[in-house]
Amino acid sequence: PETIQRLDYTVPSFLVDHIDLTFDLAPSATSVSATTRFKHNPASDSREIVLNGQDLELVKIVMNGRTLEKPDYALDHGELRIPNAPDDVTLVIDTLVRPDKNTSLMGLYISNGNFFTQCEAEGFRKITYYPDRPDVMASYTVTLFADKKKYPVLLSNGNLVDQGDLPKGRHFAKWEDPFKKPSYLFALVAGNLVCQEETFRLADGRDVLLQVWVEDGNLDKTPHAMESLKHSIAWDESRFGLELDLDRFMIVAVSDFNMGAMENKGLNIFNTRYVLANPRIATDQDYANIESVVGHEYFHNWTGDRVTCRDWFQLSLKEGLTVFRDQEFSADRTGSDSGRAVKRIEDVRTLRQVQFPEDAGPMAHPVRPDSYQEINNFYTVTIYEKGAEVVRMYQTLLGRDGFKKGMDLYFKRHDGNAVTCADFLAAMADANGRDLSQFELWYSQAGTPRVKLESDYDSLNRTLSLTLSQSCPPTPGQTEKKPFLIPIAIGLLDAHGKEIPVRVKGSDNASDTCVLELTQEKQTFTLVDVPEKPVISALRNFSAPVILEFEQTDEELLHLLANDTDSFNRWEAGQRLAMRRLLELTHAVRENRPLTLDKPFIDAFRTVLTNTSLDPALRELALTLPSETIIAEKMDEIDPRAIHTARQFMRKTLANALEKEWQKAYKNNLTDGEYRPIPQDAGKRALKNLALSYLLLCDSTDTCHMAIDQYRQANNMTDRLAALTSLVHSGCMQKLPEVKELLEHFYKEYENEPLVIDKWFSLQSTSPTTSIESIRELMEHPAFTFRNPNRARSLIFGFCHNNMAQFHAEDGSGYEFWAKYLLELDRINPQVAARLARCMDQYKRYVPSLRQPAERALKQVSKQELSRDTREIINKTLS
Ligand code: HT7
Ligand code: ZN
Repeated sequence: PETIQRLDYTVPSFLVDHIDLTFDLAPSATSVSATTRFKHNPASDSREIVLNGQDLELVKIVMNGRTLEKPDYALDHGELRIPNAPDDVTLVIDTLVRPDKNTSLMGLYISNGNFFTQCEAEGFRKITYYPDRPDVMASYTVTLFADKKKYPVLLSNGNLVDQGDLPKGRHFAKWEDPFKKPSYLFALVAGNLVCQEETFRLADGRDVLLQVWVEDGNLDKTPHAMESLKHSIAWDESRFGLELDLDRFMIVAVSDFNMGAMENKGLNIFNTRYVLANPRIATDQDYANIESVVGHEYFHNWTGDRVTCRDWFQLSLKEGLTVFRDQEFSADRTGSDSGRAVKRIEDVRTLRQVQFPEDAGPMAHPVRPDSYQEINNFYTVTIYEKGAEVVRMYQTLLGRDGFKKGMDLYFKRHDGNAVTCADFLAAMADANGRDLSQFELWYSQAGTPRVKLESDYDSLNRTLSLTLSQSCPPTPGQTEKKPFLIPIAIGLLDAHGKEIPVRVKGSDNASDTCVLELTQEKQTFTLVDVPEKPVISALRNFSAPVILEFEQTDEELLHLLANDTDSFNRWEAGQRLAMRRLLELTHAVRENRPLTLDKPFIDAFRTVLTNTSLDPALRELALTLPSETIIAEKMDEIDPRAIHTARQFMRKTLANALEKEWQKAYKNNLTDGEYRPIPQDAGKRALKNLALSYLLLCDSTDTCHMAIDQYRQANNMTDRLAALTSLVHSGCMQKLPEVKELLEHFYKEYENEPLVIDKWFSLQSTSPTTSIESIRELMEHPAFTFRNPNRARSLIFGFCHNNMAQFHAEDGSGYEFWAKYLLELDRINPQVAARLARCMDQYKRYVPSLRQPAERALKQVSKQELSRDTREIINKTLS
């Protein structure tokens, strides 16, 4: 497949000022008529109009009133080219598309009988011939015609300017979007939908109409999304002074959707998973995710829609920035410092769990990639989550006010334009009078930097010297790396756990936390007025997306765990203590040595568990061991089952040693009364359910019954699902027949709630007690389908991505399963299949006994005909 290079960018030869689209909607043949006004771009030497098109039936093409016939135009490789075009061109292009045959869920498709579109990144070309690139921005008029009974609701971007009935039971609606936008932000929805709507007053006094559209029967599940939308609008006004620019803002939920949601101008389309919630079907995590995704898509209205990307290499310009914004929104919404810390810990955990491995594997790429074959493969955690960390570092370096000044300048300079990551950096630098040229390396260099810290205390001079050195491992196509500008936030604790103010030599200011700017390969910072040898709290709040190598003794880590005022580092100290032991235990498993866990560690765990002055949500995070994937990340050679055994041993030991304390934590964190998805209650439920999961590892059937009671009595999905998951994962199912009955009860109870049935599949597919035979049986279940991405993810991804113990079976059966279903999925939905292909990213680091069957499965897949999406991943994995 062709590789697209970032440096090959050329400006469009023709720009578009307006497009008028007419759709006559029918499942098997929708006719699309597009009238587009082109103007030659004075910045281009070319006179050729280049239009993209894919899977289209071209009916007619008329240029300035004249029907074109070949060779007036050429059509090949998905491009329609018209040479020697004059300055002003109006093209009328009629095409036919087949939404009912579109299983890729890109372009125009059907879900549960209704029409939806997904155009980012390159779906618009499946609707009509058009310059489908983000730097071509136009205003849109869209008229939709359809059967009124089947499709009573007709929506598109912007404002509804006309609608009416037509003969033969048909009707139409006309929409105008006054804001210029690229084609990837176009959307239409047509079907039988209902909405919750509200008028909302903006800070400037304007009233806007907010709507959340869902299928009939789901209106009891929209209030949380509506509340989240109102909070998002208010937050963007108060934090960044950014106002909603439309009179109407719509959210539509669809059950067949490739990703989470889409920020189409004024008409956001969401996976039902990120809209629908009530206590019966949604967990605390679902409620939090909905708030964050609604926020994310809403914030795109400025960071993405008003200012968009020049080309897809700049994707992180909008995604990294918008993830940073949604993270800050969710953190602010918790309303407390400990809530902010919880959010930060969760975000860093995701980064380490998914992005660090990506950065160390065959798909490693810079936040601003240099090349791609299929852009859909670059909607990655590097673009999103590492991109957000890059944006966060501006704020760490410039302060909140400095960051806000940078944002203001960014919008002043670029509103209405398609720009680059370099433009964002320039706005941040210029608004703050800083030279940030070195910071650009965060965009251009892949890989996770390693930062080594060495300290030396001089009691005579009361100084502490900190020597920081950095390196970055090679990544595909990048062997040598230059030093980054890395903000390292440092704090110091005395022997009593009190902060020692940090003052860098030569500076007048002292503060509890000081941000050191590491710019060279090796650099020493001297801190003065340090009265005693301190315990160092480094990389506070995870001030940079790096791996910190800093040797600290168990005593020092225990001191930080007990006293650090930086909640993130307090949690981090506990994770490091656990990680040390988990790595040693994994080696012991591999070498057949006896497994043990030391008392001081168990005591530290006890102290956290019984420290009732600590927020329950923080305690839950501190008592959750590093995941199997995070442990794997720390090993040169990955033995997934040894990791699983080691971690299980540690969990079981902690369960038995602290059984009474877990019991107490369970009882003390019951949330009686009406279910409220607020952080305080959610934190208590999280701790209580963690306690339950530990208790189920103690060899007592009493706790199984406790979990069964919790399942039966729960008035919310969080508690019900947690009980059932723990029962299944702990192996109680093998001991007690009631558990199987509960699993059946769960299915029957929620048979008509697809999002809950997804949970039913997930909880089984991720269980270390579910054999591959049972997974195969689940694949035959009548409720299983490849066509719905959520369902495919819940079963296949659940098993291949999140079930280390079973997926990595020694006989290679897990890998064969992966290969078989990857090929099947690839024929239906390449974008989703390519994500499944990534399960094998790390195969070269597996122990030899697994590497061989993994390679066999990969090669078997590679021999078949594959989509461009999956081909790119398989080739890169094998290369
Ligand atoms: N900007 C949106 C990306 C997206 C997407 C990309 C490719 C294929 C399908 C897709 N659905 C949504 C999502 C976001 O980041 O907000
Ligand atoms: Zn986004």
